[in-house]
Amino acid sequence: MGLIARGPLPPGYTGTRLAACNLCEAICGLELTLTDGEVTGVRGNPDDPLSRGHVCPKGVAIADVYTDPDRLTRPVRRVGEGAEATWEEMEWDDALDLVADRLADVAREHGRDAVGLYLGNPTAHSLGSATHGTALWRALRTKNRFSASSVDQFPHQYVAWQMFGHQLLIPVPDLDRTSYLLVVGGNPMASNGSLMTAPAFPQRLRDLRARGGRMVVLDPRRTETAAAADEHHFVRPGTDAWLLLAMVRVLLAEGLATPAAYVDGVERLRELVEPFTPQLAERVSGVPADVVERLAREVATADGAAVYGRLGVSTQEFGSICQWAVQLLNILTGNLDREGGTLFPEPAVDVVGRRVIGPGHLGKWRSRVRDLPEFAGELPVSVLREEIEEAGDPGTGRIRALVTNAGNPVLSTPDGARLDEALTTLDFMVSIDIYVNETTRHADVILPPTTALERDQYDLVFHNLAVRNTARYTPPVFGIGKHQRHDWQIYGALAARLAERLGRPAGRREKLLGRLGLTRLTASPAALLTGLLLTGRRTTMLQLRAHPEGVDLGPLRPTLPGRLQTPGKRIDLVPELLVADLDRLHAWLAARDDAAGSGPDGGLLLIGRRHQRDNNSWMHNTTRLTRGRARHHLLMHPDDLAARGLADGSRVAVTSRVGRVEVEVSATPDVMPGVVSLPHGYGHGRPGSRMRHADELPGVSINDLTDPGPLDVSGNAVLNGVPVTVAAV
Ligand SMILES: Nc1nc2c(c(=O)[nH]1)N[C@H]1C(S)=C(S)[C@@H](COP(=O)(O)OP(=O)(O)OC[C@H]3O[C@@H](n4cnc5c(=O)[nH]c(N)nc54)[C@H](O)[C@@H]3O)O[C@H]1N2
Ligand SMILES: Nc1nc2c(c(=O)[nH]1)N[C@H]1C(S)=C(S)[C@@H](COP(=O)(O)OP(=O)(O)OC[C@H]3O[C@@H](n4cnc5c(=O)[nH]c(N)nc54)[C@H](O)[C@@H]3O)O[C@H]1N2
Ligand code: SF4
Ligand SMILES: [Mo]
Repeated sequence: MGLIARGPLPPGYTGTRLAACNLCEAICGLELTLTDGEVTGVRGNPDDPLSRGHVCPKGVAIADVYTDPDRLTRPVRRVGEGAEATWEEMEWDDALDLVADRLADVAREHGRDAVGLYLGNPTAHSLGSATHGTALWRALRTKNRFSASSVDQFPHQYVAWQMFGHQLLIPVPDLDRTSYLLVVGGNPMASNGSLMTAPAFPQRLRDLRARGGRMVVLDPRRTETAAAADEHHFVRPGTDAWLLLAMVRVLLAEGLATPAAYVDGVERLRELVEPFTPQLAERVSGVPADVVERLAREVATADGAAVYGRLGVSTQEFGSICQWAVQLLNILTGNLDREGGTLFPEPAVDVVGRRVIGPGHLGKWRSRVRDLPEFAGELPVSVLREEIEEAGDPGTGRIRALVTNAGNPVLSTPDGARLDEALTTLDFMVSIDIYVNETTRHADVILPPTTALERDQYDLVFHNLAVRNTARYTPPVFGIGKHQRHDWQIYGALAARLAERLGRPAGRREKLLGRLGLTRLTASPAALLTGLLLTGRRTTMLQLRAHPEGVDLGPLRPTLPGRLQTPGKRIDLVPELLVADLDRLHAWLAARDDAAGSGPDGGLLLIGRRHQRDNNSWMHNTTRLTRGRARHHLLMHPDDLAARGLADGSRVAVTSRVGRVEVEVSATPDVMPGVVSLPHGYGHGRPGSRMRHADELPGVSINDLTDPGPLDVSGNAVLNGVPVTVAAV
């Protein structure tokens, strides 16, 4: 559409301008209408080769963050505590010096690991974080590194590392050509896809149906996606491993397995899945045995099928076994690396092949209190609270200072209420964030970066996971004030100051910069991207600048075995780390069957949910997204309400091992009997958090109920299938 855009708009501009939405993984292209410099319209850009005009209500609200008077644009220092706290503005140099001094003090006195680091979800949605974040993470050189990955996709990374040789070599459904999509524990109609960048999922689904394809959904809730599917089955939370492994068994028993020549381990797998009969799957998961058998046959015989498992099957006790079984189904049926099956995207910047990100490792160090292994350089965020509060062995220290970047772990990680208390015991905390929220209200200093419309964007992460190969670079829409800093400038400035105080580590990024001939720490994200694009040879910065709508690099293609990162470029169906976890799975069932004998306790299983108009915990400060019908209720099946004598709409107490909340309950046949559901990202308005609308928003935090105790083998948290009781208040 000829909107060549190189830099920010002049003040007072009237006209249109392209932008990129970075709120979720769908990375939609936007077209903004500006009147006298103000955004007066947002629509999906029809010329974007990936998102094709899609936009959702969150994207429409993107400028509300830019104009939000509650958003921070200058560093602030907290004076006082809790509800009495006030925030004093600071100059950047003073703030950065103060932060570096305090972090260096803690590191010198108590060791490097006494400084913890938590990286939240928007870290993955910023070009500046991708290019410059590692400089800061490495300057801290702490083993106590955590992120939202361990309340999200660790099982995918663990399985990709074990089977394909790299944690980010994750196949995605070939959505635009598949004729059969089996969705297990995902709700792409609301989320727009995850580890499957699929903007305009509703339209892509309509296209799938129009070409005669089918979608089947397995989920304990009849979600928006389930409602749009050809077929939906309730599955008891946390039991998918039994169902998926039974499907694998059906394939092998019925001679439906046709794996590629580079696949090993079929016979061993046959032995391992022998106990997982469809009848047992029915008993454990509630999905009828004949359905389990039929679904396996359908995946095997469809003309291009994709099994896709997402958050609901990752954030459970056997998340990695589930994701392993998902890959087994795709591989055994010959659907991996096949058009219409699942394929590895070929992004313009191949972060896997070029080893911009390492392949993954396990157990290079362990957590202090619970002795849990790191995975991919991170400890499970479920141990963050104990690592702050508990003494542990003499000679090893607890976390005394914390850095958070783009996260809200008080609302987003298990037993958030106790983490909330633990944060008050820190010697020092700094948050890189744009809001004083439930987590950052505990910070001593907040360093606010610029946001989406003020910075350039290229999705180094999500082009790697997209259902079509495209590339898009978007220049900033608005210029920034002298008092503002981009995230990459904050990371660079802090890393340099820490290096001065603590000595400089030679990091991967420095080496990469050296290789590209760019050695200055201040090289901008765009400069680095220019170099990275040259190495990929699929497009250039010049071409991307001439086409801010995005450049189409074509549909996904088969690339195996060439792109496998495993020894000998082979796929092992039975990696020892996953095989070993089967013992835990068998033990789980034995324990459950024993407990069943001890009589009914009225127990229910709690699951989460996402709404189209929520974005994790943080887009709750815009009326555009929070007005309208309340959506914070506990969803419960009418039979379960009746069994407890509870009235629809009444306030109930929900109690788990770790906590208790009170919330309104809504009766709905859309949740499976025995299951209740709360959305995550609610529970605002704690003393001292500063978001106007959020303070007024009802609802409780589901993570005041979730338990940091049980974990998946990858270290991922268990956020679904949490045992709770519900009673009248
Ligand atoms: N029970 C339950 N818990 C869950 C989930 C669930 O399904 N159920 N989902 C989990 C998942 S998948 C995720 S990803 C996590 C998310 O959990 P987190 O990543 O911990 O939290 P977010 O709510 O995404 O908070 C993002 C923060 O980043 C800030 N921010 C926004 N843009 C920027 C920016 O450009 N730079 C910086 N520095 N800060 C910015 C916002 O103000 C906000 O404070 O929650 C997890 N928690
Ligand atoms: N609108 C919106 N979109 C988002 C986000 C958002 O907050 N709002 N967040 C983004 C992020 S960070 C992520 S990670 C993605 C997540 O993307 P999705 O995985 O698509 O999102 P969820 O809605 O969490 O879907 C999880 C589904 O699993 C189901 N489930 C729960 N327990 C089980 C179980 O034991 N077995 C099975 N089979 N299903 C189960 C739930 O009912 C739910 O429907 O969404 C992204 N997109
Ligand atoms: S689907 Fe995601 S990327 Fe697209 S407009 Fe909505 S929030 Fe933005
Ligand atoms: Mo996520």
